[in-house]
Amino acid sequence: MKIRKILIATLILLSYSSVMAQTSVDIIPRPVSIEMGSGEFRLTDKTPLVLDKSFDKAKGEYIVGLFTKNAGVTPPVSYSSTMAKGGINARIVADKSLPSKEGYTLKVDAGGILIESATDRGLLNGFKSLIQILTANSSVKGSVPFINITDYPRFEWRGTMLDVSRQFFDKDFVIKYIDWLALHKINIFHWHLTDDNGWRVDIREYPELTRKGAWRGANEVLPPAYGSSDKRYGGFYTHEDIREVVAYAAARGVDIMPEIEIPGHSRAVVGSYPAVGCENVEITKSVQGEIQNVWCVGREENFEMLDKIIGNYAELFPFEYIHIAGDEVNMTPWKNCPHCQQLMKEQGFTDVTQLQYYFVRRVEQIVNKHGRKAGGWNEILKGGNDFEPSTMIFAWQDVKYAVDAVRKGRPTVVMPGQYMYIDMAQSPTERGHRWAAIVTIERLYSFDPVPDSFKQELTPEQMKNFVGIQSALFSEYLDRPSRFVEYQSYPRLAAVAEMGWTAQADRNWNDFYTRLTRSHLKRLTKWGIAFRDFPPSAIYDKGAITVTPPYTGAVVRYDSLMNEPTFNSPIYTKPIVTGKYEEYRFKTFGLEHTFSPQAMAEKAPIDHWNSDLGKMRVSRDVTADINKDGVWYVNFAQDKDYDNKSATVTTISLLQNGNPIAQYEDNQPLINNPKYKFTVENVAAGDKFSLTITIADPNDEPTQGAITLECSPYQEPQVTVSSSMEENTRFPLSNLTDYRQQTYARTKGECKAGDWVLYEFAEPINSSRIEVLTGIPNQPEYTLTDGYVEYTFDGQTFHRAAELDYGTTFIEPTQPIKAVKIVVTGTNNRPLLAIQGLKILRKKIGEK
Ligand code: TNX
Repeated sequence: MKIRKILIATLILLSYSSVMAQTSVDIIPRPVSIEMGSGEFRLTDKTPLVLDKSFDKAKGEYIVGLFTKNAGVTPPVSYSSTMAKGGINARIVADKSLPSKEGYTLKVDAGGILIESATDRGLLNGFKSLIQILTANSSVKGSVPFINITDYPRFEWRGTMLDVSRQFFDKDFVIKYIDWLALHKINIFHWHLTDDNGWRVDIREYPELTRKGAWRGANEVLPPAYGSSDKRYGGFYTHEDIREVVAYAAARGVDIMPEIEIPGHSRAVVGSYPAVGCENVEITKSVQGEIQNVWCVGREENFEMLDKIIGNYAELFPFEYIHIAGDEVNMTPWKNCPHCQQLMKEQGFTDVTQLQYYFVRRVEQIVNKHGRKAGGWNEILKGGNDFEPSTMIFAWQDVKYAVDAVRKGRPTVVMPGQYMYIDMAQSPTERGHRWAAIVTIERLYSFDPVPDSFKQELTPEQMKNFVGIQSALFSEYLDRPSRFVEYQSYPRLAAVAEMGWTAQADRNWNDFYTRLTRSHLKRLTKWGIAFRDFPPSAIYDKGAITVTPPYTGAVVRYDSLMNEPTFNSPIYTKPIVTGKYEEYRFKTFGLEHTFSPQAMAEKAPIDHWNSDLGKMRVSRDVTADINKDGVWYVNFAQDKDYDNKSATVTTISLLQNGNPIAQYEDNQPLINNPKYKFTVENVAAGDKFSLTITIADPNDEPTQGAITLECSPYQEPQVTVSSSMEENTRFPLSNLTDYRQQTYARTKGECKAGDWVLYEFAEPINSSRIEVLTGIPNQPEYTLTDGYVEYTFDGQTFHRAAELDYGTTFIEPTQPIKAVKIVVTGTNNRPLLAIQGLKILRKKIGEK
């Protein structure tokens, strides 16, 4: 008997191996432990699915649907406490001893599939993993490899936020969005339902909130904003919609935490019910430039209104938390409002931040009265910490606010914008916010929300206050291009999911990237997500561009005329021999509607400097590099591991047949990666070019780096810029003369019909295409929404070209032109206008 047992134990040991197991099933988020067996279990339409007798039917339906959609089989489902032999069995095991109630075990062997957990939620998680196994790259349709998984999350709170105010996303989209979160085991959907630019929930007692406050447009109480035009734009959810979404989410194991943005960010409320705002106050602006967007604290009726609103919330949302915001409040109105001042006197307040604290405290009490707990952004701790023990802090401005909150005994969600805000741009040239950082997926993934080092400064009791993590997607810039909300969300939310679920010690970027690109991007495609793919890299060296796809199997397409590659562009298969590397653009394309941002070919360095080797002078023949007229740049890039701050470029000159084209002696620090411009003209066959550089390192600190010689695809002719509008002296119009991508100009105030900006060239310029851009580069803020462009050949007669389309347009002149003018035809509803330098293609009129 004993011997038999040992034998069986050995056999089990032999049939499972844990070596590199995760890699083949590629589950995201990565489970705690996976052992692979040898063999497979086959699923058919006849394989019985037996769910625990107590299992929720709506969740059961969801699971059947998962099989149908992902595995192409629809197992017959029943609810029973008797397991089916050779079937898929899911059992609730009350005393399943795993560290989390959401944990589960999943075992596949010749006898079938067995999932166990203490809860419905845990079983759902098991099925979500099983579905990923069935859709791994290596999977064969309908067959499940023998496997043994034990799994549970690192954090109980794994959330993400979506702002439906700045852009409205309808019920059907929200439902899809939640479905995708569920597949990643993200269990909280934080619904940012109200903000300055739209109120999105029907409130029974206050119909104007949605009759007026849900709409923007020329004739609405809310002005156009964030890409919406004079046309009526907006929408809201009825109670029925919300109940449907809540039930849908619950069946997938996702809770919904609704947010009401108060007392700031409330332009939509004040627009609908003006009495809510403060009385007799001068117009002042919030951080986002919004006026009249603050609740009056001294008006008692406001708390009655909040009681009703929160009553509606509590009725609609069963989740234990309601988020009451409290961020970025413009407190200036409170200083001059008679009601607020009266209240301050009564309460003995000396500072308006005490009003903020008073307001939040009162709303917290209202939330509690309705049987819910309150959450707020980290600013709510500014005035004090006398909240109910359950009141939760969402630390968004920096990790230090999370540490502060847990120290004060608050349950805390870690979500610093610098890592967790997926409204941030994903690279320097992509659309998106950048106030916190450029948030690449790798940067996001690298973040450890609760590092072990915290244990040194915090007590075990305080450490328990870290309930989890969230990411956030504010929607200011999601109005375009189409499906940008998905592009911003995935695959970054896959990284968020793993951060929330997987222990830090088991997280590794390379391993994640492998699972993601080998299997998970295909799953995202299957689920219908228009995610952002990874761009290729391209190097130009010795007359040819060589492209490296971002991962095995990625399809890269290219365009040779500076256009964005499309699904119809040629596929890259071998190095491209060309003299015009700077005109090529590359993109990765997925199976359906997915693509990466575009990449350009980088030129291989012409040389390096290296202080260790004493190489601080470069003198070389660059005849082979300079093959044509144009603007050439010499770029310096100090290697990343070097932080020498005092080394500089002392002299640099480029010679054409021995004559200097230009010479610089300006001691620019190498740490700033300086660029030097040389305008090369009249290149003739047989011309010789040479480049001489000297570098100084006065403090003798190590420095090394690469020097490249790049050709610009644009002309950069001498230009003067003037305007009818006063300039902001920190962003002067003269910024537009240097043709640098990132320098731009701002007006001091608002623009109005009849205003203009004029670019005049010293000499007529011959270009086949000129791009005119307004707004902050890559960030569609302060763009000109109503206007057009004119240009002139003779400096006298202006010809009208296209209207600006959300801030940009282009002209394709038929003769050399002397000037370009932007003409404003209406307000952009923003406090100012931003204008960028022209992009003038090097290509001449008629040139191919
Ligand atoms: C800050 S995050 C805000 C939002 C903006 C967001 C843009 C927070 C509590 N407030 O109102 O939309 O930045 O990233």
